[in-house]
Amino acid sequence: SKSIVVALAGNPNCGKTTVFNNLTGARQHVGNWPGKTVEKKEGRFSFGGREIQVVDLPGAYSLGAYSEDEIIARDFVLLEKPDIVVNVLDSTNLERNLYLSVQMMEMGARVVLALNMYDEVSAKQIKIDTAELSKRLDIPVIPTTACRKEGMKELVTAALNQSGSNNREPLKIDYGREVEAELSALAQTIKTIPSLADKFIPRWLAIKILEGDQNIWKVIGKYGQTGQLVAQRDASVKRLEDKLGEDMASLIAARRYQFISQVLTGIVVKPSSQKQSFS
Ligand code: GDP
Ligand code: K
Ligand code: MG
Repeated sequence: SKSIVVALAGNPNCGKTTVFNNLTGARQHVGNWPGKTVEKKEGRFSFGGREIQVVDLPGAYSLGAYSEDEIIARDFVLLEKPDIVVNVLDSTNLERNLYLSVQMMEMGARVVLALNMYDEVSAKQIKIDTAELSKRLDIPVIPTTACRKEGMKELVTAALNQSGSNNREPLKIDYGREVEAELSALAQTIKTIPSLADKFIPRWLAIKILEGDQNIWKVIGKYGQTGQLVAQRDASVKRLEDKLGEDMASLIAARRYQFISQVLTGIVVKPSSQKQSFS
C-alpha cells in the first residue's frame, strides 16, 4: 500500500524539528523547496506495519502570505494535501498557536494537535483539559514533550487513526451575519468554476479572497479564471467596509481569535486561580 504522508506544521520554535527527528531518526533527506532557498526536510519511518513519509514544514504563525515560509507551508497543505497534518503547538501559548490550527481546519485539512512543551506546562503547575479541547475542536489532542521523546507513540497512533477516517467537514467559524452573506455569495461563484471547486474548499477560498490575501490570486490563477471573482470581491468588500467600518483582514482575524478564546474558556487553569494559604 502507498505510504501515508504526514506534514509537521506549527509556529517557529514549537518543536517541529525535534518531533521530526524523533520520528525519522537517521532516515532523513534534507534539500530545498523547489525554486526556494528554504530548507526542506523529509524522512520516513514505519509504524504498525505502515510506511509513513514525514515532511517538516517551515514555521508559520498564520497562513496569509506574510513570508516565504508561510507560503510554502500553506501551499503544501493546500495543494499537496498530506494525509495528515500534525500541528505542533507550544502548550504554554495555546491562544497564539491555535491561530494557525484553525486556519488549517478551515482549509479542510485533517489536523492532529501535538500539545508540545508539555513539561513546561507541568512545571508551571498549569492544567490543560486536553480531552475537553479535543471534544470542542473535534480533533485528536495529544500532550507531548518532544525533547524527552514523550508522547510520540500516542501522536503517531492518533495520526494514523485520523488518516483512515472519512473526509472531515472543514471548521466553520461564524464571521457574523453581513460577512457570512458575502462569503456565501463568493463561495457560490467559486462553485460554478469546477477547476476551483474541485481543488479547494469554496468557503475557505472565499474567506481568503475577502481577507485581501494578495498571494491567493496567484494560486487561483493557476486553476481558473479570476476576472469574475475579482469584480465580485471588490463589490463585496466595498459593501462590507461601508456597513461595518472595519477592514476585512482585521475583522476576520478578530473573529478567529474570538473563536479561539471561546474554545479555550475553562480549558487552561493556571495555579494563580488555585489560591494557597500559609497562615
Ligand atoms: P521548530 O522551530 O518548531 O522546528 O522547533 P525545534 O524542534 O527546533 O525546537 C526548538 C527548541 O525547543 C529546541 O531547543 C528544542 O530542544 C526545544 N524543545 C522541543 N520540544 C520541547 C519540549 O517538549 N519541551 C521543551 N522544554 N523544549 C522543547
Ligand atoms: K528553530
Ligand atoms: Mg525546525
